[in-house]
Amino acid sequence: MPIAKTDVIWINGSFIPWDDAKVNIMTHALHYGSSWFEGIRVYNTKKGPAVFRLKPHLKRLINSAKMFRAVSPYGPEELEKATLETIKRNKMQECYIRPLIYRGYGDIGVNPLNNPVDVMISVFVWGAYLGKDALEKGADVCVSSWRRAAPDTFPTMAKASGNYLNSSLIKMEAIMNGYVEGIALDSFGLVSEGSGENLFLVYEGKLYTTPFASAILPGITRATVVQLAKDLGYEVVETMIPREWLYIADEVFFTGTAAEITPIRSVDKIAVGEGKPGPITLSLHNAFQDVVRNANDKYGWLTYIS
Ligand code: PPE
Repeated sequence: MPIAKTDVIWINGSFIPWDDAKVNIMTHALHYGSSWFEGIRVYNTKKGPAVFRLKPHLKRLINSAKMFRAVSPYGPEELEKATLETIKRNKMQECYIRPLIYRGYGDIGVNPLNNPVDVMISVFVWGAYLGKDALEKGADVCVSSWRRAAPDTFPTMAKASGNYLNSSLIKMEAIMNGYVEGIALDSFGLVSEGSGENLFLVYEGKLYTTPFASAILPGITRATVVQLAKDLGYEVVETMIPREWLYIADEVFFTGTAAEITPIRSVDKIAVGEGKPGPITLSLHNAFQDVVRNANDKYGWLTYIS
């Protein structure tokens, strides 16, 4: 389904009608993948529309670009203001925000240093990332034959567009084989993450998730779930995860802005636990919903639109 248009997109400080928001075909990012993005959600909470964890998302955006020597011409405060204004101008109650920093039109060739650093912010509606069924009943996933990048190849801590060619390979392979998502191993053969989500497992009452060094994107939902789990009294351990642990775990779930907390009910056709969302996954889901729906936000995670 094509993306449903909204009214305007913020580009380098101006609001441009959706249909006019274009770049030159020689834009550096289009040829070399030299761009960095974010995915942020706006929830229509009981107290009105609010952005979830806006500051850490914008910080990660600026840092993703920094790893590639691209300096955002707009600082975190300016991007925050622009984001809120873009939501307002498009009259969104609930949406997904997609900011992008990109090497623009100018020079050609792999050296990006002489190309401008451009910035855009768009908003649109995005539903359940892995489908409504997966969100409610659990996703059927596989371990991918494609691995995450080795640590000395691509910086996986950056949400760099180029990294998503790897994600696309993982995702397409999974879909072609009848799964909704694939889990990638890192270059050492240990579990990394999904094509667009971080991963947790529950084993004998404790939670486990893979560390930054396992080639993951440092997810903001991951950090959120770690906090919520601790507040619910669960122990959370960041550790390397061998593949076979997925098969014998009591519960496995994905976290991500788009995926939120999506239970996994099978891995490589082996049922996870009882083959349905487990109790700890559900309690974390409820704690998350309590913040984003009921606006029970003792953490200061919500930025209200007005
Ligand atoms: N790992 C990857 C590779 C990833 O892309 C995401 C977000 C995460 C982990 C979770 O990060 P966070 O959103 O901060 O909890 N993936 C984005 C969607 C990618 C896509 O456009 O498709 C997202 O969830 O917005």
